[in-house]
Amino acid sequence: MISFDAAHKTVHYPQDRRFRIWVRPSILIGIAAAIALLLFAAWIEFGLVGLPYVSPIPQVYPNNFAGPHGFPLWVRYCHFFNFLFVMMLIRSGLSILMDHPRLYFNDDCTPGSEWIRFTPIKVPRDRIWTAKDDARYISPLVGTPGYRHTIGIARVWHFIDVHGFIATGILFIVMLLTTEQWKRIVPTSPVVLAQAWNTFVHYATFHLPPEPNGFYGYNALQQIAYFTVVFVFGPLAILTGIAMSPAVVNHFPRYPRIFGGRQSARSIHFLTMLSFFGFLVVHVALVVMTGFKRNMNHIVMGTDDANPIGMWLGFVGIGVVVLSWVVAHHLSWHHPRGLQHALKSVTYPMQLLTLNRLVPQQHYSDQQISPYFWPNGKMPVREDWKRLVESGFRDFRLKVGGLVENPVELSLAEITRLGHVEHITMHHCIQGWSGIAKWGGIPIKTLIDLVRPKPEAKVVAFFSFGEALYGDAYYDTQSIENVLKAECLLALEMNGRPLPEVYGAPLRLRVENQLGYKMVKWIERIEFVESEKQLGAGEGGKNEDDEYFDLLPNI
Ligand SMILES: Nc1nc2c(c(=O)[nH]1)N[C@H]1C(S)=C(S)[C@@H](COP(=O)(O)O)O[C@H]1N2
Ligand SMILES: [Mo]
Repeated sequence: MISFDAAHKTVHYPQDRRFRIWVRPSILIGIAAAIALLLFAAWIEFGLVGLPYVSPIPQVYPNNFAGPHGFPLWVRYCHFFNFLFVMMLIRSGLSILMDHPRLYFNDDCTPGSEWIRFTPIKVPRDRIWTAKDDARYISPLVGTPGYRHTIGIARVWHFIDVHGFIATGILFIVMLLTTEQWKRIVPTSPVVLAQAWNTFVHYATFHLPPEPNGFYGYNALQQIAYFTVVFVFGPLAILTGIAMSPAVVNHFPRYPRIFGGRQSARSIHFLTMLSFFGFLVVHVALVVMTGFKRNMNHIVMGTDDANPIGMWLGFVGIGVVVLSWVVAHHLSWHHPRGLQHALKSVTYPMQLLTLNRLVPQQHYSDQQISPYFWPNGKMPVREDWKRLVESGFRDFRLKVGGLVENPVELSLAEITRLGHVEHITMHHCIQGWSGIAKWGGIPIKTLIDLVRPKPEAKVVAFFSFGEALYGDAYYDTQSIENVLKAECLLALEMNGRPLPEVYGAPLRLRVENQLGYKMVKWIERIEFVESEKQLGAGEGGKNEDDEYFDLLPNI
């Protein structure tokens, strides 16, 4: 059970729960103008020449009722499961979105450069305002699990469901293409576009076009809509999702550029969700308006009659989907650890085999360094750290020990003498923001060569002077194997200067194939151990222990 002590209450139930949506005016005007233009054109055509002709029978194969008709069992199953998974993806996605309630088309995420935000707050510039401060509240009726900063569990639902969504999608497309059913939704002639426009003119001028019996075929607009949902929205959601993975983006920096960049991919991911939702609303409205009982029999029973049974079973199906939200909510609050482990049992082995093998190789230029870099985490409040700050860390000694042949205590000057490398990299926070910065320091490999871990040491733990969100010291762990990968640094510098206090002075970790929370700031000591299970609650880090984040966040 996630406890509701004072610390959790202030995070999950903040005093300020206002919800506001702000959209950049130029974007609003652009969208409104595009819609107005389409409607205007439809009305002009209607005014000048009247309603265009729309065939009362399926238009694509007007003379061929022998073609694909009816809805085989696999269509009906995929239809239901897709609904189940998409709704859960939307609900958990909204919880994830609210953890950084701003969307951008640039990778710097400078406050004010967003095109849409779901918060009334403008980022204050006169004090530190962290990404965690910026997270917003979302009602648990809307988001899974909802409230504020529940991104760990929201990701569990998102990533469990995405497996179901992809499996359903693959089954559907394979079956579609190996049966006649593809002819229903794949336009085969450009004439369909003209026919779709004619149908649109009907709707836009408040006329219902003649309704083909969907059992035998669709009208052209329907066909294009279904085609787009299956062959555009689905793949786009998956591809833009992958374009947010630090392991992928930092190994193939060109991949997210297909979508206009990493943040643009995140924006498109959101827009795809809106498109799915918009489609759902129109789809359901038309199913209800054009012969509800018969339509429900088509997709639930696979029969073409007006028996009410399909409708009632359909309601049961919708009930099951709603029930899945209630169950998900219950599990989220009462069995969060079980959920975290359930996801881990699937993704951990899979990531070891796939994403975790991608080694960071980014080459950003100085010009690409972000002018603003969101800070995150709680500044240390410990007196010894404050004294170190005052003395410019002159007396700081980094203790490196545990299962090593040669434990050491190093001053900053000694660390500097071990070597110096610089990388300009893109940082990905789990909450959604990114930023490019130049980090200077020593490769962790240099440190490992110095201390010589014993053979039984498999994991290296980084302990911070700073506190975690719900109290106690912040720490995180890495497999030794991972910190030997390229671009993994113990950083002393950011953008050519000693690490500023808020960015982790005197030392922080950089691991570019993972999410930001693995990169401990304000490092006090480093310890080599056999397993992360020996530390804290045993999940591999403070966020993993307290907030149910993943041990291996390559995505
Ligand atoms: N000690 C400590 N380190 C931390 C955190 C923290 O809360 N405490 N937050 C992490 C998270 S969630 C992120 S995204 C990065 C943020 O680094 P930045 O402040 O340089 O942007 O630091 C990570 N390191
Ligand atoms: Mo983060």
